[in-house]
Amino acid sequence: MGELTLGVAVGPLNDSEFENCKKLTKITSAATAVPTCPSADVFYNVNKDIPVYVPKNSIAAYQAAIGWELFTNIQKIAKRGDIDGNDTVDIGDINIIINTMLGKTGEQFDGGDLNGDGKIDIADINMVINIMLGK
Ligand SMILES: [Ca+2]
Ligand SMILES: [Ca+2]
Repeated sequence: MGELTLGVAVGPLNDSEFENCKKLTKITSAATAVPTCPSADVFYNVNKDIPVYVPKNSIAAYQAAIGWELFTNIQKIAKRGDIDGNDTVDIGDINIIINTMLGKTGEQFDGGDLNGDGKIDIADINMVINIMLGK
């Protein structure tokens, strides 16, 4: 619903693949090789200000690719559990969850609710710990 997720291996996109998908609010592409677009029409009528999440090392490639270049908000895919976005999952991420639980941060961190139950709590901390332990 409003989100488009492309897998790691995506072939070339059709000319009108996402044309008029006006309700898209987010695009995530796990493909390190940019899915090629025959023209910018692939995303015709798609809001170009929505966040587009792509693999960190491919950001520049997406920003230069036909079609994708139109998007103004291309970002790296957040690593699961990496709430502060420093590329490692560690105690710093847990601290952010704790601070959020204690109401110390005004900001809600998207990645903080790891189990997606709408609450930031001890269950999310457990998940970060499991990620740290490689479970
Ligand atoms: Ca981190
Ligand atoms: Ca949660």
